[in-house]
Amino acid sequence: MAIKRNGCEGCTDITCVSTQQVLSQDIAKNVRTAYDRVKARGMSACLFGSGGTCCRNCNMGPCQIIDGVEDMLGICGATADTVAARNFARVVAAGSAAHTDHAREMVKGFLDAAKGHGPHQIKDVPKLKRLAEVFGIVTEDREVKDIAVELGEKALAEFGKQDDAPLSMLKRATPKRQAIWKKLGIAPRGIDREVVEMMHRTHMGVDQEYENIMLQASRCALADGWGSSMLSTELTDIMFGTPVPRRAIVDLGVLKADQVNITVHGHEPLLAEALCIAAQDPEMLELAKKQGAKGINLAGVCCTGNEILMRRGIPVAGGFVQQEMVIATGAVEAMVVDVQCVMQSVAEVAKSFHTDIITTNYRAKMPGGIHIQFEEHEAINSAKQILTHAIKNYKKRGKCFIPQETKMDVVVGFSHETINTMLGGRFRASYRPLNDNIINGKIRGVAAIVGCDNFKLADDTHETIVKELLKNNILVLATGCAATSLGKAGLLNPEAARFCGDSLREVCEAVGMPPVLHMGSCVDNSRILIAATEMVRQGGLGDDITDLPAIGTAPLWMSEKSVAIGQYFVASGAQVVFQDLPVTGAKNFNKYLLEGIMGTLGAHWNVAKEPLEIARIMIEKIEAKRDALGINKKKERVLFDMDMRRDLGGGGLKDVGCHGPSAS
Ligand code: SF4
Ligand code: MSK
Repeated sequence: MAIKRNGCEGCTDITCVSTQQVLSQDIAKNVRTAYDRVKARGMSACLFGSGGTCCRNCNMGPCQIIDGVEDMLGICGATADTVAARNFARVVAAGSAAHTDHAREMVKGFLDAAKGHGPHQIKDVPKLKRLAEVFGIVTEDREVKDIAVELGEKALAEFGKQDDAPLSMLKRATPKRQAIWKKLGIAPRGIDREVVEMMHRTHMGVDQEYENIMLQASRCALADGWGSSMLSTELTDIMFGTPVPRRAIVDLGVLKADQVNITVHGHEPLLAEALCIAAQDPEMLELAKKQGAKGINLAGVCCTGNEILMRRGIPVAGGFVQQEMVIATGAVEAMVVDVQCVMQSVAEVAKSFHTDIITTNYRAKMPGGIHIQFEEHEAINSAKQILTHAIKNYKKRGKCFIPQETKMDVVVGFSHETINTMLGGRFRASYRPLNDNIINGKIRGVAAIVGCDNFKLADDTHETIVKELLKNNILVLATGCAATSLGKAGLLNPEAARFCGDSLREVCEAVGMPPVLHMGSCVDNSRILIAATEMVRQGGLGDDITDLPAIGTAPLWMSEKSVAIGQYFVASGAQVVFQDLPVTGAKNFNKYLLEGIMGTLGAHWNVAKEPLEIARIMIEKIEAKRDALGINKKKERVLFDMDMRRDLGGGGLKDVGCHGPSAS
């Protein structure tokens, strides 16, 4: 049911029940949200902007190009294809830069932890050693501290590397993929260098051939996926613990009426981890009591939420589109933010309540926010200062509304290591059972649903796509705000197996796993690259990611990071489907992304507007890969004679030859 509020027909795409309930309350009647602004602006976006053919890369412009019209080239003569490719590549560069700057902070935090500075330690020593080996670091007979320091230093050097040798972690890819990157000359070198080169090549008067621009866009995106994002994920796991399955709850109902509610929003988990530790400090709990609260309730928003959900089971109050609603409950003492995906409007919404928006990072300040710099070297003291401020707000809380009945149970924590042990068992950790179930057709393939949510399109888009995939026996991996939205829809718990086709349901029930596996935050899409590569290594499904019956989508993409992710999936050989791409004003370039790029990378972008159309494309692509692998052949029907029946003994007619999944 769509919401109707303030006497207008606006917000017709709000299908989220908790959002509907909050916005229907009297206390929220003065709150203007992004849904209202979408409605007020109408949907007629500038055609040049949405088609990718507006260029303002120099001061002879801005130039608005019309494809094929000679008088409508750029003043410099740039064509629609060149401009759209440059703009697209700059989106990739911006997204990669965001992941990279995040990752650099995590690597620096890791190095501090390795040296024994600050509150964090090395928690996952086996993983430390595995990663150290990738970097060629000797691990035998060495102290954990020494290995960790060397790894931290080598990881940090990957950002500013100036030689032309490829990034260390590229060697984790399949040999075939590495050979493709080498042949095309797109194996990334220094991580920062690829972003800088991308910005240079799209400057006025440099690279003007869209295929060539896209080669660097691929290299830049790969520096993100196989470089910065992967470093961030792996080192964060080593420092804070590799996620394992745990139960938690999501949605606005995780806020608590009788506790100090503090929401953590943004991306870098260093701050959130310090807040988690400080919130258990007796001094902080005592202060909360003195203010009349029963405790301190931390809850996440966006990807910071996903980080602490995965590793600590801290609840998530909402994804990207719910950040304003979190405050509109009136129940939040402070929203603590760092970098990325924090809408400027949260400070405006907060004006109607007692909530403070506390910015914590010098890179991201906000008008109307209170800035308390999070000092990593003084992490716990900084965290306590932030908590103290929030706790003191509790007494100022006025009327509030927490939609209790909408909170949802989830099971999260599916790192690629967890998937390994969950399917293969602790003693024979392996992707073999997954591969076998794909080969025997019980699982038709794997779909990754990643990225943001977006006010322009219906809230239930992720849910619609995923239910269709599950019905067709496709296992789903999820990250980012897409995962939060699927959690709210009840798809991240084992009971969701009821939405699956018979054979996928059988597998999920045997293992006791949800049919949608939450793999973490945006940077954790790198886990999907590793999982896909492991599937290839196990054998039977081709010799590269491009052969796998697997596909990705970021249907409600909003952030430039999603495009960087899409491009590193494509450059790694995985097809992706988005709802739109800002390239439609350039015929040749558009066709290149949707078809031509396949010729070099073995994968391409797809675009479809409707959720069910996206699901249909995903299913068709997966079935086409199965056909190419020859695993869709109908099995010859075997007629059992009496001798054969006797041989089967009392075991009955079980699916002979199928290695079913074994629970660990
Ligand atoms: Fe116009 Fe060319 Fe300058 Fe772009 S670079 S603004 S197309 S003149
Ligand atoms: S937070 S990038 S809205 S997933 Fe990663 Fe969510 Fe997208 Fe931000």
